[in-house]
Amino acid sequence: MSGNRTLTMIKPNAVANNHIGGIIAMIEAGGFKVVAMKKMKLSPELAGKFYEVHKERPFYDELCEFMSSGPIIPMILEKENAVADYRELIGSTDPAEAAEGTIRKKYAKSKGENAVHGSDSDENAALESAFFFSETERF
Ligand code: DAT
Ligand code: MG
Repeated sequence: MSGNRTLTMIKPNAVANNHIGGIIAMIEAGGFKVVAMKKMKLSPELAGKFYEVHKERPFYDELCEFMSSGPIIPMILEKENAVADYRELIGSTDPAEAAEGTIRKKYAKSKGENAVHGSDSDENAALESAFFFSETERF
């Protein structure tokens, strides 16, 4: 059974370019509720920990450098079928392949600087939510 929560981050490029409001507007228009949110800056070590599954990939160092280059906005989002529906709302990893109307189509600059994160499974959504938010923050 699919869960009702997912974890997103507005990535440094989108925060730096004043797209926080535009992205949250698309999230809310898509039927998601923001149940937890904060602004923070990851250290390269924490970015590396978050993306540990990608550590053997050629883009890992670049990814950790980018994700720690400026503030991010992690959020927990709630909606029925949240993980799959949010992946659909954000679009493909590569903005050149992202569908019209998706967040990445509108705000991503490249495959690396692609504006937002979205969890890829219910299990990872729970792990990633606990990575950013304490129990009292994710009620
Ligand atoms: P997604 O964020 O769509 O789940 P992913 O999990 O495959 O994509 O990769 C995690 C992040 O790593 C992705 O959002 C941006 C970066 N990335 C992925 N593929 C890349 C590539 N070929 N070149 C540069 N960065 C890449
Ligand atoms: Mg992923």
